[in-house]
Amino acid sequence: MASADLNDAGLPKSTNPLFERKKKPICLIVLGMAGSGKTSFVKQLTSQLHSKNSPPYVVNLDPACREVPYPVNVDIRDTVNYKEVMKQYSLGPNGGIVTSLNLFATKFDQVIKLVAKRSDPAEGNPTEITIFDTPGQIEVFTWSASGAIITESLASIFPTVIVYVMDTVRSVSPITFMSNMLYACSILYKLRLPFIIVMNKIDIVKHDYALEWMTDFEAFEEALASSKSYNSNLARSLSLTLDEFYQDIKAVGVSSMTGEGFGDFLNAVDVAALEYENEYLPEHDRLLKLRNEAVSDEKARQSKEFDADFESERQDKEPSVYSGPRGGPNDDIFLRNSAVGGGDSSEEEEEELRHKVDAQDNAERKEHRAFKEYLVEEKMRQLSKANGMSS
Ligand SMILES: Nc1nc2c(ncn2[C@@H]2O[C@H](COP(=O)(O)OP(=O)(O)OP(=O)(O)O)[C@@H](O)[C@H]2O)c(=O)[nH]1
Ligand SMILES: [Mg+2]
Repeated sequence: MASADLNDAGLPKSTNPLFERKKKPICLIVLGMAGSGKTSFVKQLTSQLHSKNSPPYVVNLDPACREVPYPVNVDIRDTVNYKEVMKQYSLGPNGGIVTSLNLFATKFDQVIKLVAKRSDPAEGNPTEITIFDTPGQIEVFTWSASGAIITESLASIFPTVIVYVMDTVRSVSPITFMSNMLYACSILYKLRLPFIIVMNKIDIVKHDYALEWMTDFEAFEEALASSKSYNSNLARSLSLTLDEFYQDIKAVGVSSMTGEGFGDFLNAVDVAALEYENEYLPEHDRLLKLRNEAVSDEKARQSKEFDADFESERQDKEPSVYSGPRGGPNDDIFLRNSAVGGGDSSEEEEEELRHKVDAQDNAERKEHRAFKEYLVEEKMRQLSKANGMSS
């Protein structure tokens, strides 16, 4: 296809953005606490999609991982050397990861072009799913500028779904479960994208307990009853607050070791992609429209302000307004220019003018003092007159 027929993202141009988006691959951003099994999940999903003859496009965004155990298409480590970043910017491990991701985010438009290209039917066997593996330190992605840039730029072009990997083994304690859910909830409300909770490691601990806690508040209460700490009271009230979050959320149990549950996961992805089209996209377009309107309103306001300033400046330059020690309007402009080294006048002329202004200021100051003295004298005179009359 000729490059003139492609848009910035490398996709065929269309007048209907929705039509363009529908042909695009679903992007899965895999997030989760350190060690929850994100990389193992990506590995298992990649292998299952390969066996269905639908190979995904896989991007590794973890600059600090030692090895990538799946066939990767774009690896951040090829672009940014995390150890060098730490050395050159004198950073610790977390700072190094954040900075590496920030550096990579500046080139993310290239990743978008690659993803778009691979989903073009002209390429033959176009990719239907693109997977992004993220760093272990979840906050590096969720609370950093680069994470927001990456997520928002993907979501504005492709159907994008957040996959939150939860470790079912580590979440058996109701309090740990609650903090994990709170984290998931905060990400959902921050990113406002379709969201799937993947309860991983079900080959070790089944996820039934977690599903029960999400649907039955009394069951969660019972689990909490054993620990009567401040935390459990807090978790109890938070659990009620999270009720709304639980109602809308899709949760599937998987084992990234055995491959169990991945069929359910892919079904949940289809539902989430529809949700993106039906809910996220209209909202995104509405916000975009609002933002564009706000920008044009702001432009109109600034232009009006400029016109008003220009008009008042023009009136200010009427010679009558400039009566006084500084002379006419030309002098005022001349002074400003000379302050930045411009103007045609010689230094002597400038010096002379400065003297004139200083002399005028001195005269004004003397006049002011004399008038003040006159007022005091006059007051004294009035007082002594009044005293004379009364005595
Ligand atoms: N039994 C079992 N172990 C798992 C499963 N998924 C991951 N693991 C193990 O959990 C550990 C962490 O897995 P990773 O895939 O490296 O987790 P991660 O979230 O990518 O880790 P970071 O990137 O360091 O945050 C590894 O020892 C995996 O073998 C699973 O489904 N079942
Ligand atoms: Mg990992």
